[in-house]
Amino acid sequence: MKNEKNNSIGAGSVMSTISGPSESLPDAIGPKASVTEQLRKKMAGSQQLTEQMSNNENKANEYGEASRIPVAGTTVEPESVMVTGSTLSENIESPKVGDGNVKRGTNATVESLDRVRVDSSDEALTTNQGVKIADNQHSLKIGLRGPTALEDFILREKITHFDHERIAERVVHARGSAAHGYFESYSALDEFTIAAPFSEAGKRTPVFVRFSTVAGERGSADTVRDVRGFAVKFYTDEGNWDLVGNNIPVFFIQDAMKFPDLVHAVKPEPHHAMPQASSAHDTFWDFVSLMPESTHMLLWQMSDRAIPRSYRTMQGFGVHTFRLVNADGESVFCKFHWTPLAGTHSLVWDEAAKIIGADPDFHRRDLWEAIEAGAFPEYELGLQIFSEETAAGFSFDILDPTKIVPEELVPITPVGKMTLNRNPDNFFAETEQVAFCTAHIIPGIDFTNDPLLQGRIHSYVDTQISRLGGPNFHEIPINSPVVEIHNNQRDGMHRQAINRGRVSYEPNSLAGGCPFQAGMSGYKSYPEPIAEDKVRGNPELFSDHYSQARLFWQSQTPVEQTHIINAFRFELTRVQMPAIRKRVISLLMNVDNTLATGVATGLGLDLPQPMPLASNLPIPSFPPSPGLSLLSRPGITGIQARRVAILVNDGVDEDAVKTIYADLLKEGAVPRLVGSRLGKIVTTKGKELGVEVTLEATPSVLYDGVVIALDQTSLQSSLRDAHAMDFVRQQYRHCKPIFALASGAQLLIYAGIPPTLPDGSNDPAIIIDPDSLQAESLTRFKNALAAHRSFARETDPPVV
Ligand code: HDE
Repeated sequence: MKNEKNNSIGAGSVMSTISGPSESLPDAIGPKASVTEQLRKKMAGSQQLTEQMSNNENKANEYGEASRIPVAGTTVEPESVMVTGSTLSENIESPKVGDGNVKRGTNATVESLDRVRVDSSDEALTTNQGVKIADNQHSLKIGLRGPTALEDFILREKITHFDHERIAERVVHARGSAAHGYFESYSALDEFTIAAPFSEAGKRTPVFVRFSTVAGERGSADTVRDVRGFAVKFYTDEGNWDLVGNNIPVFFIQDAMKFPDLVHAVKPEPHHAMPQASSAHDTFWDFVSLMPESTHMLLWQMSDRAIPRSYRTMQGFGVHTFRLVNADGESVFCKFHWTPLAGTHSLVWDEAAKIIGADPDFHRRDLWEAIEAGAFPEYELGLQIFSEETAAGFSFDILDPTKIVPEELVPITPVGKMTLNRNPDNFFAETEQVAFCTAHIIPGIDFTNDPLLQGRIHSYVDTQISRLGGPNFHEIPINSPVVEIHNNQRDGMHRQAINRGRVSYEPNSLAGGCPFQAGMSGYKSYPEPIAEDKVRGNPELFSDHYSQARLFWQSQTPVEQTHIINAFRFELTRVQMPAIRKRVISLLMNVDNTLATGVATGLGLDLPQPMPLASNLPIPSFPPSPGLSLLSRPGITGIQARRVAILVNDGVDEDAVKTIYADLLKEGAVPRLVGSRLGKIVTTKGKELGVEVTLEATPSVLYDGVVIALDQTSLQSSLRDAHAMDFVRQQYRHCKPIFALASGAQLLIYAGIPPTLPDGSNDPAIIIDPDSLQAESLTRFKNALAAHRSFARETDPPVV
């Protein structure tokens, strides 16, 4: 009796949230008090946890030399999961809270996207509160002709949600398209890095990739002349790694401090908000011509790289020099290169400009259609790996993002392949809400001191906070990793995780020390020794602004050089201030005389004095690097996903058309029967063939090649359709393959298309079968299609 009384002393403390017993907890509370007994056990468990940590054992390791090696946090096992819970009532069940059973060490916000996909088959419409909607046609009115009632909560919910459907667009790279896929490593790279995607041969890491233009707004056209973003989110088993790159390996500026200036200069001018998605205006050229470090990038931007044929046919680059770090903490420098297996192919400017009108979604559609049709875009990842000693011997600074490391100095080693095999379910939820951040890196990869990269590490996280509405953007399903997230960050707008327990700090004893500091198994920054003054300035080698622009120029084929000159001519013609034009030419004088002369002639200007150099350092020179030519990577996937128009009308050779159609399809190309009007045409055999699409809906610029299967008897009528004439003329002007069957060749004559090249030789991309279809002609057509274009026929200005 006496004992029982003593044992329950302190029970009141167990049942109160203020203060506790002065010494020990009661041994028991009483046989009938099962809930309070649980409470006692929970408290006893906490007491036991806290007792086991009489001090913070790691404290001494946090100072001096010892602190260089982070140690794992100390943890203690609780007696039961209940001890570290928020509440004793957590396993009171309901359909909403669940059964409360704790899955130890899991965070349910990070499972696959399946957990948040929605399918509404067989489901009735509901409000966001789950109330079924009886009538989705009418608002609630006072009488059939009366005013709408303010109480119509269904109408108000629907309209209110609609009113807030838009979020801020990205300040740059607003226009983009994305796809899911995976990266597969060729071999283990453990000699250089512990980064998870490269840990073993054949390892697959899921990725989400977003391609974009830079300057245009979210609804702007795809084929403008611009740099393209190439951002890859790797969902690795060591956390998310974002490689946020571009399709051009250098950048305009050297220091993050200048980024807002650059973007303000290229975006539409602030007074009248023109031009949209174009650099061809005064403020851009004013700025860059006062920033000679942009010269190298300008040459790339004026090359055909800035008007890719497809996201599937452009390279991607990490731009900055990064670090790889291995298990021994040794580091090498690294540059990242993505190369498309479909080859690097571009549009020509006249075509790109026309596509803006014909199909502003050209790249988005191309990516979507290719993936839906199973022609999965593939890109090989290559690394340039080099040591600090090698870098010290270069004539340029590897921290300067306006410089490449030529392949001739450090070869590119292929390390894996990325395949994009799944389109997003929902553009907004995935493509729009994905948040790429250069700060998202994983063990084995580290930053360098490139001053542009250093600024980016801040910018990307920061911009998501306003774009995605708060600090919890990592919980949006497309952004969450595939591994656990555990930390003591709490609250904030739109928080989804429901954290158990009372502990949201570290160190702690009340949660047994969890989540604990990972120590050496966690991310550890490479301990690069630095002993310097605190200054604002640039290293001396950053002052060479032209040697690599010259390298790029000299590595281009003649046709590419002509395109660069013409692009400068076009952009500068649209500039209003003659002084700005002159300034750009004076920049180009430091690159190459032919280039400067070509641009000046196109603008009717005399050559100005070269722009003064920024330093007296000797100017490095590089041998030409053929890999910098777009034409050096024709690709290995043949005619896959190439679009071919087969022009048809009444009287077509049915057998020929069907053979060509089937053959192209078999090799992964996309043939379409194109006519003046939708409906049926009658073939030579008197049978009917359905026209798939009209010349009006899909003009020439949307196709990679054309087969003219028009019949002589009805050719006259098709000639009355100027669309047909425009079609073949533009195919010709844009250097695309043309295959004329039998009397279809007549159309070429009417359109004034010469069968020979300007030098008098045969145009290999004009194939004419005067009689019936020859297998060998079809092969020649497919070869020309795979080669993409016949630039040998190009003249400036165009003759057709
Ligand atoms: Fe970006 N950049 N950037 N950038 N960037 C953004 O982040 C920024 C730079 C790149 O598909 C923004 O989420 C600064 C270089 C891509 O969502 C913003 C600097 C390279 C994307 C931002 C740079 C890039 C962005 C805008 C100079 C190639 C689109 C919205 C210090 C290596 C990612 C956003 C996507 C997007 C800042 C320079 C690539 C504002 C401050 C160099 C591909 O944070």
